[in-house]
Amino acid sequence: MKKILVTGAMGQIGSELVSTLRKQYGASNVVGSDLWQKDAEDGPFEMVDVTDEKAIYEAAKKHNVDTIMHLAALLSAKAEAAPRLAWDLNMGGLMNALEVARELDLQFFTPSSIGAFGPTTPKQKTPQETIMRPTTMYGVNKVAGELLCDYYYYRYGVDTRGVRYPGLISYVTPPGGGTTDYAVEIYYEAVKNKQYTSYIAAGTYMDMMYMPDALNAIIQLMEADPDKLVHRNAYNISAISAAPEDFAEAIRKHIPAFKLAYEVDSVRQQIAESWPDHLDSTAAAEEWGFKAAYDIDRVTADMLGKLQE
Ligand code: NAD
Ligand code: AKB
Repeated sequence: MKKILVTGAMGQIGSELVSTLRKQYGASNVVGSDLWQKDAEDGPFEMVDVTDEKAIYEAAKKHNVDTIMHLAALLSAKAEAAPRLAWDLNMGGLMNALEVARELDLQFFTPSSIGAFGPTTPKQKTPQETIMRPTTMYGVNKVAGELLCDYYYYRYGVDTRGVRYPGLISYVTPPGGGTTDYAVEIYYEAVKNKQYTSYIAAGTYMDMMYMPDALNAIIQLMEADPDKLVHRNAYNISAISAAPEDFAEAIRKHIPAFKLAYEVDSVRQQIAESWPDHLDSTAAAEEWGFKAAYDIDRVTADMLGKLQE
C-alpha cells in the first residue's frame, strides 16, 4: 500500500488528485499539503511551503510516506508576470522536494508541461524527444525540471517519473493562471451567459485533456513496471488538439445560442503560439499503457452537465 505526500494540494490538479488517491489507497495514506487549506479535509493535511526543504522533510517523515507527488508551482501566465518568483518556486521547490525524496528514498512524481517546448519544436505530432528551446520562464523551468528529475534518477537512483501535461479541463477547482485556462472558462461562461470572449485567437491549436484522464495517467505511470520506463522525465501525453472555435462548436451541440468573441491578450497569445499543436503520446502508450478516454465531445457533455447541476 502506498503512502503519499502531495504538495500544492489545493490547486486545480491537487484538489482532485488527493480525493482520487484517497479513494484508491485509503484516506489516511494520502497527505495533502499547501500554503493554505480550503475546508476541513477528509484525511491528513500539513501546511508546507515547498521553498522550505525542512518543512517538506518533516511532513514526509511525520507521515512516513513512500512517495512525493510534487505539484506546487507557478503556471505559465503568472510565471511570465513574475519570472524571478517563478524560478524560485518552480526550481527551488522542485530541488527541495527531490532532496527529500533522495534522503528518505521516496518515489517521486512531478508534472512537466507542453510549455517545455518552444517555437522551434515541431508543432504536429511533436515527438517525445525533439528540440526543446522554450521562450517562457515557465518553459525554462519545466525543461530544467525534467533534466533535474533525470539527474536524481541517474545519480542517486531516485525513482522519478513525470508527464508533459496539456492544458487541463476541470470543474472542481479553477485553473491557477495558465495560458490554456480559456478552455475551462469557456464552459463556465457558456453555462452562465451563453457567450465567451477568448483571449486566445481563432486558429491557435494546443493540446488539452480532461482531468479524469490526467489523474488516471499519474496513477498508471506511478504503478508502472520500472523496467519498462525508458523516458521517465517526462512523457508526452495528449487527448485533444483544439482551438477556441472547436470548443465553441462542441458547446453549440448543447447550447445552440452560444456565441464566441475574441479579445486577444498578446502575452498569452505569444505563449500559446510558441507551444505545439499536438503531441505524439506513443512512448507513454508503449511504455505504460497511456490512453485517454475523453475526446472534445465527451469532455463538453460532461463539463456542461456538471456545471449545470
Ligand atoms: P495551481 O496553480 O492550480 O495550484 C498550485 C498550488 O500550489 C496552489 O494551491 C498554491 O497554493 C500552491 N503553492 C504555491 N506556492 C506554494 C509554495 N511555496 N508552497 C506550497 N504550495 C504552494 O496549479 P495546478 O494546475 O494544479 O498545477 C500543478 C502542477 O501541474 C504544476 O507543476 C503545473 O506546472 C503542472 N501542470 C498543470 C497543468 C494544468 O493545466 N493545470 C498543465 C501542465 C502542467
Ligand atoms: C498553463 O497554461 O500554464 C498550463 C500548462 C499547459 O502547463 N495549463
